[in-house]
Order: sequence, then C-alpha cells, then structure tokens
Amino acid sequence: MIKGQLHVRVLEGRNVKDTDAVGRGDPFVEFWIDGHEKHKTDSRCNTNTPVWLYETTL
Ligand SMILES: [Ca+2]
Repeated sequence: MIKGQLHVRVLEGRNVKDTDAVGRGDPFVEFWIDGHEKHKTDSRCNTNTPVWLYETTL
C-alpha cells in the first residue's frame, strides 16, 4: 500500500440538478478513499450554485 497525504478541496458547484420534489435541491459532495472510507461535506440548502470552501487533508 502506498502511504502519503491527500489534500482535498471542494469549492463550489454550478448548475447542480434539482433533486427535491418541491423547491431546489440541498446539494452535498461525498467521496470515498479506496472505496470504503467515506467523506461528506455539509449540505447547502435550496441552491443550484452551492459554495463549500471545504478542505481536508487525509
Ligand atoms: Ca430543498
């Protein structure tokens, strides 16, 4: 297994598809490391142009 650090930066979304039945979606980003370690940003309510400015080092 290769070891090291992974720096992840999630900035923003554009033209995010609405998924709510009523109103706009509440988008978030989730990603997995090696297919099993799940990470997720907070949701942004009722927007198609979310901004997270999320950063993490894994
Ligand atoms: Ca909503």
